[in-house]
Amino acid sequence: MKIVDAQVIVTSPSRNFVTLKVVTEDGIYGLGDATLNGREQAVVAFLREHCVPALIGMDARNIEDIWHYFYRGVYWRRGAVGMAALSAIDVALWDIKGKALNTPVYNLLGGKSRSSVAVYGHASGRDLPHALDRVAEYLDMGYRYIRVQAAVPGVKDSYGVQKGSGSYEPAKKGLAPVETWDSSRYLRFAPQLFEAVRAKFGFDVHLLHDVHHRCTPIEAARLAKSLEPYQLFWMEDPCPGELQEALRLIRQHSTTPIAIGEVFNTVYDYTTLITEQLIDFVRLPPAHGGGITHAMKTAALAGVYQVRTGFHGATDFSPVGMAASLHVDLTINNFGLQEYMGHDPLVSEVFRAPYHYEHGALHLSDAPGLGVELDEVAAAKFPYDPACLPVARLEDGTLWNW
Ligand code: KDG
Ligand code: MG
Repeated sequence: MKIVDAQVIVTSPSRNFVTLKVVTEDGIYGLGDATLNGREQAVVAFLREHCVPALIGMDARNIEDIWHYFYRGVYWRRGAVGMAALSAIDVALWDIKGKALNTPVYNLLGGKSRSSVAVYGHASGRDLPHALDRVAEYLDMGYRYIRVQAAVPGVKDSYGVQKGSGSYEPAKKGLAPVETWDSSRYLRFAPQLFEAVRAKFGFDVHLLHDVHHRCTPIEAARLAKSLEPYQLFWMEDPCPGELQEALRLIRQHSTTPIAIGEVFNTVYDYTTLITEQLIDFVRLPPAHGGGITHAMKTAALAGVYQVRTGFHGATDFSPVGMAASLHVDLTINNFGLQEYMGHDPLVSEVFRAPYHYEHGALHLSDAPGLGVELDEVAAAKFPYDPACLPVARLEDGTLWNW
């Protein structure tokens, strides 16, 4: 089953998406999501210049070997750009295999372990009372897992809080906007926020919170300890994760469960974290973590150490990337939870997603392959629209983690 063509399609129905379409000699094609928020064109160039020429002529059936060709065979391995490209290649090949065998990808990964995929939504408030209103809205929509964020009093730009109307998208047009941050105000406010949420809604709903890499390890340990009474389902990205040993400090001080790794690239970013059981959930999804092939391996290592998955599912991922996550989520035993933000309605003019939300879960169709369809004519109506993620500075100007 020779690969005869591969195209990189960039479209921006409300935000940018990069899709790889791989075509085989018998006319079967597969889709992979290569979107890397704010760095889209780097992945496009890497795919077009370096991957597509090598891909043409390969046998699409040999997913494992092709994966290693583009990982082990590449001297400059790993990194966000390279792994987003490899992820797209891998997911497109799984899509092809499923279509060729006329079965959904989850059947090829071991079959269903559950009938639907539990998801969490984002309740983000302009202030604390607004956050409480947002939690009530999510409960009304049937969500049983809710991420809660709110603007921190006295901090100009808190993470995850929508400015103005419309859906939350952190990337902005032009060069990176500069946001201002203050960890000490945040550390005082976060327990007050969760105290208020538990006082109003009780303990039946699962609550999550994203620290978004803002704390130092000892600050994160303090925060995890101060949030313990509110029994979070997880506290996410408490501090930057590149120093895996830093997570030991948090564990020494608190039993608040930790989720980490939406900015990781491979299982190697997780080895200390998983084998020392310093975390509870891996966030790296197939679309950024080497595709379905590598996500299954990361999940397998995590499973051995009783760590579960909680894949990143921001709007950064197209329905192709989301579908790849859902096929894995449905299959693996150590699934934990899936993030789901939902796309702007314009996105459905370009991508037909194979999943729908109902009763706190995403339900995936049994269409062959991934099940996603891409309307290339519609995609061409939404040209690339450059946008960049912000950078964060402290009040004195010191550059901080965004
Ligand atoms: O592109 C950046 C977003 O993916 C990120 O800010 C979202 O942290 C995020 C999350 O948990 O969804
Ligand atoms: Mg996050």
